[in-house]
Amino acid sequence: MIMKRYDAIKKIITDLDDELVISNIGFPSRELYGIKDRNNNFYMSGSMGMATPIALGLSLALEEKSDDRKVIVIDGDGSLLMNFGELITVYAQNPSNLIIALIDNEAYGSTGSQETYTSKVNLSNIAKSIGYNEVYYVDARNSVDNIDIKQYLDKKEPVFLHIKVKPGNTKAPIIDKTPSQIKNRFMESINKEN
Ligand SMILES: Cc1ncc(C[n+]2csc(CCOP(=O)(O)OP(=O)(O)O)c2C)c(N)n1
Repeated sequence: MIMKRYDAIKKIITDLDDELVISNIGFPSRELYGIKDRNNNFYMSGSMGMATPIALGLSLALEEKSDDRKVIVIDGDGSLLMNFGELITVYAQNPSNLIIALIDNEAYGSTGSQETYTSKVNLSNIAKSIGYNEVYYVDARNSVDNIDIKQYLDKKEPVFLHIKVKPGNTKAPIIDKTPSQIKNRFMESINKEN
């Protein structure tokens, strides 16, 4: 079976409970919305390369409040390449509660699957060379069964979970909410459960 971003997101979100999820712009957010809309989803609809920085800010804010909830960011290879400094910033800030689920389809999938360079460059190796201790690579191109997000929830350092999938989008719905509504719902949800 050919596995795409959609299948990886579905596996991740099905395995989670009430963890906070930030998703990347474009089809990743639309697919997540279609699979499982939740108050604890923040659909980042601004710019490539900003999902992980937003997740980092949230992680640090939760740590400051001794709130032990976990943050999972569903990011993309094109976006990571566009804002590569984010990997270094996350490493240096060392949040104990952040999992970067990097869905690597070797493409700018949301805009027509133009190729990125991750077929030539190994993002896991880069994360390791920065210093990340928790780096996991899952080749999910044929099956998503080995994506087991739960096993990383107890880690005390940032996790870089590198998931390789095939490119391609699904017929995901348009998110029927304004950016303000998305933000306000997410913030209310965080504060309510505190
Ligand atoms: C700074 C910036 N440049 C271009 C775009 C247009 N754009 C939106 S999503 C996207 C592709 C994102 O690719 P990737 O991060 O690999 O995620 P995928 O869609 O493949 O899951 C592009 C080029 C944008 N939103 N922001």
